[in-house]
Amino acid sequence: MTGMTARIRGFEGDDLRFAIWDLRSPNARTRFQVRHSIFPIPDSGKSLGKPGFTLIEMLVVIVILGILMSLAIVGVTAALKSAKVSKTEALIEGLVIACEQYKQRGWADYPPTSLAEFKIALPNETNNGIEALTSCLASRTKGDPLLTIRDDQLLNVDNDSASKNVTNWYFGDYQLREISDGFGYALAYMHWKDYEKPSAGNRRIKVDPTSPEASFEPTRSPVTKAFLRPNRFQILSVGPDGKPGTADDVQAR
Ligand SMILES: [Ca+2]
Ligand SMILES: [Ca+2]
Repeated sequence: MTGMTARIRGFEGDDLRFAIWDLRSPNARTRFQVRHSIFPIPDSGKSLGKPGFTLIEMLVVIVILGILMSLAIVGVTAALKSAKVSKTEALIEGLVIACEQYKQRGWADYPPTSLAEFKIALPNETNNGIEALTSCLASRTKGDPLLTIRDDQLLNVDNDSASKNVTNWYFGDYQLREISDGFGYALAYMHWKDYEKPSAGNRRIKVDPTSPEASFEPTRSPVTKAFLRPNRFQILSVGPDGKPGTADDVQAR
C-alpha cells in the first residue's frame, strides 16, 4: 500500500470481506467488491480475477430466501387455521351431545334461545342464545353440569350479569357467559322454535369485545331452502373472519 492508496477492510471473519481500495489512485477509480472469504484479498490490492458473489447474485439469493420464508409462513398459518377449525368442530360436536343430554334429563326440551323463558328480565338483548345455552348446560338442578369445558373457553363479551343464578349454575357469580370457539369468538345458539321469526335480541350477537354487533340468521339448506337441523337447534361459529353468514362459518351438523 502506497501513500496514495487507502485500504479499508471490514468483516474480517469467515464469511464476507468488504474491500474498498484505490480510493485515491491516480485514475480516481473506486472499486467495490463483495468477496467470499475463501478468496483472500491480496496485499497488492489487485483482484485474483476469480470473483466471489456479485451484488446481483446476493440480491437473487436474498429474494429466493424471502420467497421460501413467505411460503413457510403461509404453510404454518394454514396449519394453525386448520387446527382452530378442527378444535371448533369438536367443541360444537360436544355441545350438541350435551344439549341432547340436557333434553333427556327431564327438561323436556333443548335449552331455549333466551333466559327470558325462565321468567327473568335480561340486562340486554345481545348474545341471548349462547348465554342461555351456557347457563343451561352449567345447571346443577338435574345432576352434574353438562358443561365440561375449560374456564378459559368462557367469555363475557357484553360484560353483563343476571339478577340471580337463573339455572342453579355452578358459576360463583351471576355473569351471563358465552362459550368461545377455537378463534376466540363467542359462539351463537338458537332453538328451532325461533328459526322462523327470531326476535331482534335472539338474533343479535357480539362475538368479540372489539367487533360490532351482528345478526345471526338461522342457516337454511342451499338445496331445499329448509332450515338446517329442524326441530333441534343451531350452534354457529363465525369462523376465522369473525363474521356470521360467510363461507368460513363452522356449524353443528
Ligand atoms: Ca347478553
Ligand atoms: Ca354476556
